[in-house]
Amino acid sequence: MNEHAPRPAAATPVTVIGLGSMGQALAAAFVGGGHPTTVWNRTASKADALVSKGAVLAKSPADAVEAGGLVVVCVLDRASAQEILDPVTDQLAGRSLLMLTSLTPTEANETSAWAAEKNIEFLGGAIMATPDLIGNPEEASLLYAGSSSVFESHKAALELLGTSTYLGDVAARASLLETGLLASMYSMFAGFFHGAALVGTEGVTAKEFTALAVPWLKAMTTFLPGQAEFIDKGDYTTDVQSLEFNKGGLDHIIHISTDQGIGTDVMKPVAELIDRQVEAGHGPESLARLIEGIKNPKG
Ligand code: FVH
Repeated sequence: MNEHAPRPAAATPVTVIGLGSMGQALAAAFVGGGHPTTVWNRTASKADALVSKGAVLAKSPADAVEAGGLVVVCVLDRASAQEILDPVTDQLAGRSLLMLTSLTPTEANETSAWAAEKNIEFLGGAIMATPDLIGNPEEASLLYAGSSSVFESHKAALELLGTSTYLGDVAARASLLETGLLASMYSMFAGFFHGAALVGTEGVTAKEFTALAVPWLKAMTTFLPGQAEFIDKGDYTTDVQSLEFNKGGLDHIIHISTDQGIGTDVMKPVAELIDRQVEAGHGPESLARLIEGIKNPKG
């Protein structure tokens, strides 16, 4: 061995507080990545499998915090996180705290302000994955916002969990972006369910429908960057597929759905958003103008 070769930096000790299904997956990824890993959970028995893999079970949250260069908290909600952290602020001072408990944007900013007051370096996070996907960068994506120095110093450890994206120093952003992504997902699923119900009226199975829906939806996502351009410019001028054109499309879907005897609960709100913009004189503009109706809901 070349004695002058640079030695690999020792892996940072990591603490994981909260060993529900997600916390266990996070801790297992750190252990697997060679980080000395200390864990704490209210119900200590949930640490058994991790301890057998090399994690150390701390006796108390205070001991757990003192063992970690990076302290990760992944418990039920903000109240339970705060219940654990409030008594250990002295131990947390000067350390890096990564909050992977789901918080609202307001809660994330409040927690960030609380941490700043206590001299704790705070990074908020949002996990776009289920526990079984943690450790798989192709499938698991984690969003971070807050202290850039916590993100940069612990980037290698964070990459063990999944693909990391840093969104800037406003802590609220991670949960805000997470919520935006989830909103997009639910609307897409609801549209797919409507389509499956519609084709099902003539005996087409959901499986047959899916074979067509997947490439169709994939192709449609290629239009999102163009829609984003309209939105960011705030200029919806277009000479293709205006709101008037799309109004015809939505009316058609609602008419056929009713004819086929299925509900229109999913499609009606989209049609109503279009109608409002057309009635306000924006018919020749792009479909992206719907965002204005979402931003300014009717009273
Ligand atoms: N699981 C998932 O797919 C999602 C993915 C997106 C992000 N979420 C968020 O992750 C947080 C933890 O979720 P989880 O799935 O691990 O949740 P559980 O398996 O239910 O475990 C809950 C843990 O919280 C501990 N806990 C609850 N209340 C308290 C309290 N008052 N004091 C101390 N600990 C508390 C609980 O402890 P125990 O019941 O085992 O003693 C678990 O460790 C969550 O914010 C998701 O929204 C996961």
